[in-house]
Amino acid sequence: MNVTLVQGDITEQRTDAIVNAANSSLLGGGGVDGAIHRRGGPEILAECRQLRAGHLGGGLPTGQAVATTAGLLPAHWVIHTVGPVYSRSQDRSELLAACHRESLRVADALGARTVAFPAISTGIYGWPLDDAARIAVTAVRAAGTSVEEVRFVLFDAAAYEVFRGQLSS
Ligand code: AR6
Repeated sequence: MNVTLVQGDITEQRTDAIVNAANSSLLGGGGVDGAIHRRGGPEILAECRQLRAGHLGGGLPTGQAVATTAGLLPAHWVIHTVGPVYSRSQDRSELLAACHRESLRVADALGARTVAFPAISTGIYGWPLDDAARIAVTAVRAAGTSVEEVRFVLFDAAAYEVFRGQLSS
């Protein structure tokens, strides 16, 4: 598997799937989640509501992943995952790694070959970028997956540099 990096907006990626840094409600929010629903249109939220009305009645647990249409976005699917909120007193790294692993498992089930990830948990959820980059890169490298390209899409130059440092280590 190739791990690649771009600086940019995840909603513009022409990958088979893009990953959403969602919350358990699956009903939208700010950051990446807000951008995906805004640009992808109401079809995504409609599928999320169906999931909540069905087997995800209690919401999507942290560390798990589920797919919907990508609506009007160039990707075919959005894989929604819920990152952990950063905690100084508790090590939640395994949950952040699980987001990456589970998203790739869902991608495999869909037959997706290219998947774009944002820097999950590093915005509203407060995870320090360098630590999140280390966990994310380690988790995707260790995943047994048929996905051929994992592309990390970093919003700004600083985040891009941090991920670049991790990839070359
Ligand atoms: N494309 C790529 N990266 C982006 C984009 C974009 N369009 N927009 C922001 N980022 P966040 P979290 C970067 O807050 O920390 C939502 O309300 C951003 O700079 O989107 O996992 C959800 O509903 C940061 O580095 O996700 C949840 O409640 C990274 O993406 C909560 O936020 C992740 O920031 C999830 O928080």
